[in-house]
Amino acid sequence: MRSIKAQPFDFQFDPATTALVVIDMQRDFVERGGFGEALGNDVSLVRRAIEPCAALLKSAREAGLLIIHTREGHRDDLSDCLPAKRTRGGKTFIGEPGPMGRILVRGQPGHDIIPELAPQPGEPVIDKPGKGAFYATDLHLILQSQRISSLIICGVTTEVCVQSTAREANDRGYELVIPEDCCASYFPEFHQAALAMIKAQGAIVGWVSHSTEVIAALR
Ligand code: C5J
Repeated sequence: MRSIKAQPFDFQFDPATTALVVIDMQRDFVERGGFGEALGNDVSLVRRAIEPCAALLKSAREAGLLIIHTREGHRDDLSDCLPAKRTRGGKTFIGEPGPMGRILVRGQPGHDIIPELAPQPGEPVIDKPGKGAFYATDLHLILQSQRISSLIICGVTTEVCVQSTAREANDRGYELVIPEDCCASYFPEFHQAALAMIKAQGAIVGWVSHSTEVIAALR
């Protein structure tokens, strides 16, 4: 077993049964002209996670961890986009044309994972229609078939898809740690609050650490 310096206390893991899950590091969320910006957000606030994620990804690959990437998006005909998601505040962005193609639609340029964190051959990419990466996907099946019991979760946004995925993972029995600099939000106060909720009450959902601590434990 290895140990990561984390809060509320050190996180124990075995690299052989640990996966790195990179949530939704897509152009639609971290580049200008995508879904994030259409909703009125400043994408520079989430771009700060790119460099630490790239360093963590490199280290996890070198350590031989299973690497999983997720992408949020929908079928071309939006038949998998529930009305409760599609229309928000009287406006509809999902499926509408934008500078990077139709927003949050699979196969469009905006749906791509950013080049800095591009998946390598053999790394599963999970296409998810919801916020949590377990909802309506085969993520749990893939993790179970690889005997994975611990997750390192990073990506965007902290309080939406990262937090939803962490809660889903915890309910399914996974131990998880989130390196705080490897996730980000358009609302820095939500980032802080989400991480505080996750690690509260003796790690009620999971642990919070930093990329430098995770990388040190992977060496
Ligand atoms: C959002 C996500 N924020 N990946 N998606 O709608 O966090």
